[in-house]
Amino acid sequence: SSSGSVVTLLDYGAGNVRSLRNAIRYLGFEIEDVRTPKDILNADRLIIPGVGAFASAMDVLVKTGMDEALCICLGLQLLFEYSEENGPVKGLGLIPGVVGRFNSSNGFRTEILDEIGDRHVYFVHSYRAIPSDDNKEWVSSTCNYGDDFIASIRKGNVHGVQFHPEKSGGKIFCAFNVGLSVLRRFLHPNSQGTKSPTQGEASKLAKRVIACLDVRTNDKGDLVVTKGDQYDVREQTKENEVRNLGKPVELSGQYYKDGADEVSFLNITGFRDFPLGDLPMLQVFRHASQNVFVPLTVGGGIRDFTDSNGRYYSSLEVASEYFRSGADKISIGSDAVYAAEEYLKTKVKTGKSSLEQISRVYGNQAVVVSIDPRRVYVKSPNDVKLKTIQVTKPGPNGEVYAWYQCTVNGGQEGRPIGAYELAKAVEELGAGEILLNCIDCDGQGKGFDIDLINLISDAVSVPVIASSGAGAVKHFSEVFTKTNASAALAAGIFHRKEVPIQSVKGHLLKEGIEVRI
Ligand code: 1PR
Repeated sequence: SSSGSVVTLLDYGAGNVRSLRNAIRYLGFEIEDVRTPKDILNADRLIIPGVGAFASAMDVLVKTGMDEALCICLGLQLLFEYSEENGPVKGLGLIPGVVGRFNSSNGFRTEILDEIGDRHVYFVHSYRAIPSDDNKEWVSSTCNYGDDFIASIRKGNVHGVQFHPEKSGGKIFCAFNVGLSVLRRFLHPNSQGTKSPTQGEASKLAKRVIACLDVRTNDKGDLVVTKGDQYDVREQTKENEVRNLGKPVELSGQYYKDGADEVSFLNITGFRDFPLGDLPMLQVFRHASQNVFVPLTVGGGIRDFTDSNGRYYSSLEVASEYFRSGADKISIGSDAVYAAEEYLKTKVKTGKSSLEQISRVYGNQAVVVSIDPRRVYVKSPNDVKLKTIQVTKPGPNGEVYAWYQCTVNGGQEGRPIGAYELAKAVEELGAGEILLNCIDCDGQGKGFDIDLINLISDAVSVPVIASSGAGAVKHFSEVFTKTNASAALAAGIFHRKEVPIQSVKGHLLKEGIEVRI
């Protein structure tokens, strides 16, 4: 290429490439998309995003003949010989080795924040490549997560990173943003320096703090961030209007600047309004992802849908539209409950549920299941066939046992399945992470439901995000010291500006809990 400021991007159509585009543009580069294999050969700098699922990515590369032309790239896993993900599937075969799933007996989690120097970068992957004698000349850094895995590779002008530079936040307004600096160094070879890559010591996982925006249209038709009180989002006034706590794009930008590790958007009326009809939500996402360089999750209404004209949309189409608009992960609520009920009844994985389809195409790490359980006290564990626990605080009639009933449609309908049974089933169906709400605690500010979070985070090996009830910094340290939650999510305290995210992080650090600063 003649221009020094052009980056060639190979978008094979899986996952969130919008954030990467935004990050490249932010660094002052123009993007040219690869249309033919020749564009690859002519590129000065070629970036292959590493998002999505291995099989679907290779499929596109082979069908378009791109696989033959690849020489420089950033999509680490594709460079290996084979992947076990939905496979074995043949990779580009540049680097000897096989990409396999994390060993769950070693405490597999799809998502870790790891440290380089004293900086954190963002990893989100369910599969990993292992360092070996055959590929050691490629490996420039490794991390440990149960076992050692390859964090980055480098040979000549080929660079690959397992983490997401475009999502490894840091404050954009600070002098140093670790994620963007990785990209910048790749794009400006001169500033690469001569320092050899570091073989860091295995570092600790950081606990994540997530800001959540419950979004819906109010009665005037404006898309607003709202907040429920045990899921009731209307003011207790005569007008009974939808509580309005701000604008989604502005608030997400604010939370990013304040140090949120991720931002989640839940389209809370998605169960009744079709999200692709709800263009403002997609618009919000496109705007938010221009300024927010940490992972974005979107949930609400991800399911199959037939619109009023009889046009059928699959849940995969709905999810794809969200990924294209800047989402890194999608979150499924109601539809995951139905899928889990069906699976537990038939013991058959049909592969047809939205959960299975989306995780197959975009990878498990891109699919969150959001659980909305309500506590049900019982006198004896024999009162129900579902898993019960002994609760720390007895119920209104002195009950010492409870189970947690899953709900659908924004908490409006209870289902005959517990959070425990649901969590285990959705993990098997392909969920990469669980967002664990609790209707009883939502908006109460009295702390997370430690009993519930212990029940679920001990039952599954995917990461669990504790949600509902945060009211003070001590609630965050409590949830991280008493449970295996890997992230804590809060809404009300951030929206009402009672406790800024910085204070939460500062407190956790003081308590000796690893966080990204
Ligand atoms: O069922 O796939 O359409 O997804 C709907 C999604 O919308 C689900 O993720 C569900 O949790 C969410 N949702 C539906 N109705 C409500 C509501 O509030 N009426 N919000 C709702 C869920 C819970 C948390 C909240 C925490 C923290 N909100 O996201 O942010 O409880 O709050 P706090 O820190 O103030 O206590 P589908």
